[in-house]
Amino acid sequence: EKTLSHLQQKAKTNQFLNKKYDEIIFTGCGSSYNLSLTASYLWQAINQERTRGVPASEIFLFPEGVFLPNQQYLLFGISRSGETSETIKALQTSEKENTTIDTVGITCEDNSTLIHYSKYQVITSEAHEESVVMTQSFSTMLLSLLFLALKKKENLPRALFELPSLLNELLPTGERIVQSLANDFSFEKFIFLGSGPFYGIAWEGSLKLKEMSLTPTETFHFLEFRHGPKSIVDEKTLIIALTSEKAFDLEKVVLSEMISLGATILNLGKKPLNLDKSKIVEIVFENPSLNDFFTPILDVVFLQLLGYFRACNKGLNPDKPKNLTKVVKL
Ligand code: F1P
Repeated sequence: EKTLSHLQQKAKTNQFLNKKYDEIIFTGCGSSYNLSLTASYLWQAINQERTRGVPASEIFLFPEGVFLPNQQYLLFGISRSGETSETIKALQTSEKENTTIDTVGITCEDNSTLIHYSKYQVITSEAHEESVVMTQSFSTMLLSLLFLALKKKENLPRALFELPSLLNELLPTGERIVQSLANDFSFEKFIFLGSGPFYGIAWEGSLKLKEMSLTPTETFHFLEFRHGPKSIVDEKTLIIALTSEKAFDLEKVVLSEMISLGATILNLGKKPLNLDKSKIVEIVFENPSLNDFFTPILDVVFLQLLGYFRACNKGLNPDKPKNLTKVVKL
């Protein structure tokens, strides 16, 4: 609620919402790149504007693969810390060949370096976190980007403001379901599947489980998984399926095939799978006002909890993973 009311006050000052651009690019690193992928889909689907999610390193290493001459770009630089070298370098891309790049810094730290390289700023300082691993910062910046996309469309549906209370209703049962899976050490392979607005979230859930519990994971678009990678599916495979409203029927076909190959399914989405119940665990968001724009915000919370509980069950500190630092610098 705090983020949404803060954004409503600030939205008046975000002039970039009133300008036309040839392309809108979202960039960041790690979790913030996963956020860029999600925001890119949501913004294009909501506003019918051309968008792209690009890793920050690609922008400053290979700008010729990102920018064209004579174009007006809006470049969102997403960084919880506001100090990641690659994201800051991406925002410093030089404007040439009659191309302009308006920059928007999205961060949880209002005195960060990112802010000095951004023409516009969206600061979610209420989501400041000490953990090396991004959790509430990811969810809050995702909510902010969804808000901005809907604000641009001048359509802020009630469902957006109902999300916090809906999540509170779902958490007690959902947490128990996720914790039971996190306790099950018969699973050795973890595959995250998501398409459209869920692809970036599938990557984020995959990264959380990997970072916090040191578990090898893989991520695919739903139907892509059938083109080769499914060869590894067996009884030790847990498939975390972020099912959509739009493609549910085909996603169900994929999951039915994976169950026949021995996999267990964790289904997060609006609809129950109604397949072999012995091989399915589900958190179903039965709320008519939810659609594929809003469900990703609920999905990612349960994926963060999956990583958290598995880390705790392995006796690891989920906030301080091996090898990682809170900010990555060049
Ligand atoms: C990006 C990031 C995180 C990662 C780790 C190191 O940080 O790569 O995605 O989980 O915390 O930093 P930021 O640019 O969003 O601050």
